[in-house]
Amino acid sequence: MMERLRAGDVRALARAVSVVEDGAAIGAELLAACRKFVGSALRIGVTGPPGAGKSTLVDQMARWLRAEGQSVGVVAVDPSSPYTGGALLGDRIRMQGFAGDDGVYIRSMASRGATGGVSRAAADVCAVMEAAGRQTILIETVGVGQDEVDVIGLADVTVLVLVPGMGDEIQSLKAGVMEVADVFVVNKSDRGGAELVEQEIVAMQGLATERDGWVPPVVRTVATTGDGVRELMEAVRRCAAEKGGRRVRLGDAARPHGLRLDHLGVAVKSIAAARGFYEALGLTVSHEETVEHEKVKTAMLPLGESRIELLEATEEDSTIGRFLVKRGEGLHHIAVHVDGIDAMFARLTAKGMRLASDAVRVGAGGHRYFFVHPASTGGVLLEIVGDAEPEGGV
Ligand SMILES: Nc1nc2c(ncn2[C@@H]2O[C@H](COP(=O)(O)OP(=O)(O)O)[C@@H](O)[C@H]2O)c(=O)[nH]1
Ligand SMILES: [Mg+2]
Repeated sequence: MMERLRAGDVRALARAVSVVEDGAAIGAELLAACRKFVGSALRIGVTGPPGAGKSTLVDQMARWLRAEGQSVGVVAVDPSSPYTGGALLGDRIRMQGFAGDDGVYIRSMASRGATGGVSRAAADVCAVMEAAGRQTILIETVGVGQDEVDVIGLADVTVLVLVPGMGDEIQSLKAGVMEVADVFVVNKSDRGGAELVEQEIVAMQGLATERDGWVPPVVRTVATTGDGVRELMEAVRRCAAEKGGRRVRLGDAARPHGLRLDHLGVAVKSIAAARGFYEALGLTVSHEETVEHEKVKTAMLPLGESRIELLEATEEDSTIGRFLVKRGEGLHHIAVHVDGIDAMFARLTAKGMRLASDAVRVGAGGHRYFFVHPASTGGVLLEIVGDAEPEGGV
């Protein structure tokens, strides 16, 4: 099924969504495979009060994306949503637009009663759609209950749809909905009063704190005709680009030189005895290896993006053997990954740090490493790990 899903087979997509929603073991397995593709699509959340024109707008956005040649997924978390699985909206002429077009796949779900919560169910459907290669996912949700507000969290960019004459209603929207809007839409702007809502939004923005430099723009639309949809899509993409760029910049700041925790090395008397706890915790040994020249047996337990490495001495006269005699079982070293390990070796040497290796060495799997002495790190042996040596040498 995964193969057919990846190939973009729309019947496999419909089947996969049903299997995942069923919640059986096979569904969980499929979902786990699908989750690897999360992040490949742009997810646009469309929220607002009932009757604001969200479904009509989503229909137009899907149409616009289709004209661009994109494949689209629609998740409608709204029981009153007029989507009916492939064809939508009352107007028969427009319905024909999607009927028979596999490029728009629509899934409606009730806004209550899903096991594990509505946002969880919506998240699962989004994951399957992404695995199926949908390039943009439109998520329609009513911004009223907490469940629905949670659904907004699934979107990369959130569009809040308001209409003229809302005045007091804007105030009564679920607290938090105004704050999550990345783009405001004043829909039904063919009616009078669009300026007034726009003024209210701008006034409210004046009170809100600016979020990371992005000031949510206000776009006027007439969803029934498609007026303003291009401006809306452009605003959404600007926001996505801005947010994406910010994520990268934040990532860079948090990870100079690609630094991340690679693993924690724990010295134990017996891996067989020690692994029980970690397995009870829910971790799994992914790899066991004996490194002859280090006289050590290792077991790796993946944990998030890093790992716990259990270390058992094969001989007492070894690094781990001596550590166990002197200190007993416990944390032996922290390993930090770095991009550009030679530059880091030179840098730490130049700064007068005490290194416990005289050069960058090549270890298991071709990975390059060196150790920093506890005297320089606050008492813990620190391993610096680089990437495997590129084939054919540096
Ligand atoms: N006049 C006008 N009516 C609209 C517009 N957008 C939607 N509608 C109508 O408003 C009603 C509710 O639309 P719908 O998309 O179902 O709203 P939702 O509940 O937010 O999904 C429908 O009768 C639409 O035809 C618009 O821009 N102008
Ligand atoms: Mg709707």
